[in-house]
Amino acid sequence: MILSRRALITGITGQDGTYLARQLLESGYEVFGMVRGQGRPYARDGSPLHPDIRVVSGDLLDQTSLIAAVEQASPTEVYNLGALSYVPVSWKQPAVAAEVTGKGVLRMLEAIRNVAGLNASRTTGSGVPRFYQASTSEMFGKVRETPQSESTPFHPRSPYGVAKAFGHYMVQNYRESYGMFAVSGILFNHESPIRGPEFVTRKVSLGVAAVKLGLVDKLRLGNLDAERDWGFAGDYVRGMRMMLAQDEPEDIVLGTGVTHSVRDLVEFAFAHAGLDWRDHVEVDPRLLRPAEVELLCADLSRAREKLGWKPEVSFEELIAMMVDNDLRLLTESENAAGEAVLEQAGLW
Ligand code: GDR
Repeated sequence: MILSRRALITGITGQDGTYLARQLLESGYEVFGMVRGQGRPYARDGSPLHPDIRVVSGDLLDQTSLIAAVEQASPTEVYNLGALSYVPVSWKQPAVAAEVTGKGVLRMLEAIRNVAGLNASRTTGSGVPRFYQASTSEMFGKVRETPQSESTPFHPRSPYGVAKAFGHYMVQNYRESYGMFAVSGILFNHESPIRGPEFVTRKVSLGVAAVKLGLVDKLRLGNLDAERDWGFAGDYVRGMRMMLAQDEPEDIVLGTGVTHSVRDLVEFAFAHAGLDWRDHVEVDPRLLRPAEVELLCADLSRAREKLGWKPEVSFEELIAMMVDNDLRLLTESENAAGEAVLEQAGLW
């Protein structure tokens, strides 16, 4: 008998939710996407959600709604990808970041515990869904060692990073308190052609396309010295699924182990379109962050050993894919749609 596999995903309208839902549907899962509000939502890039995704309503701020969502979906796996994921916003609304990105994790764990009837005397058991939490390299923050592994101490540098660290430790605590199969994937930056336009890779790929097509002349950026470990989102959601398929729950780092500066990113992206970045990039001090994460580089030994996971798409392939996609997007889309995406990236 084949048991039905049912996944409940929060953050279904975001980049990772979109890739993950697609992979799970292809593998025969029933996919439930949790959304706030009413009606059938659109993904953040404006495209409709995959028609096979079943929408359930719920809000990470509201405990009762999460219990109802878990009851309705009756999932075998829960992926908590919902968060306020754009780091700078977390300084403007630190308490909202704590509620959604931090305490939201706790509320989802509580919903699962409540529906499954787990308590101090009844730990673990059948019918309890496996839980994946989207933890992040932002928890390492002010890094004391490089590359960063599962045992590197945390020193988050933004309210976002602090909220994520709270969620991370809660997952560990529910695993130890109730025997839940709950894991956190500590994922380094991961990008794609459907990355939100406010993040630096997409802002740059859109900027390069807009300059190439003569729509704008300048791209204003913040810290060009920051170094990141950038990979392709499709590879990382595959890793999330592998983490839930382990025999024993264990938190694991996913990254590429290769680091580039924002300056490298800009240089490569402009060169890919036959342009010189020095003619088009300006530093705008207003885009500098109150506290910066200077350097991130993943140690992926554990992911290789334990999961047999490695990224398939290189930094160069990723950025070329994003620039080519945005050239197509801005060439083909109606003026208003093109302007809207450039406005979101702060380019228009
Ligand atoms: P990050 O991603 O904060 O690392 O978090 P982002 O792409 O926003 O910034 C990366 C680095 O680029 C520098 N930078 C700029 N960033 C943006 N967004 N816009 C600019 O104009 C700009 N200029 C320079 C930043 O200072 C930073 O150093 C992402 C998010 O997806 C998180 O949710 C996730 O947890 C981590 O990745 C892993």
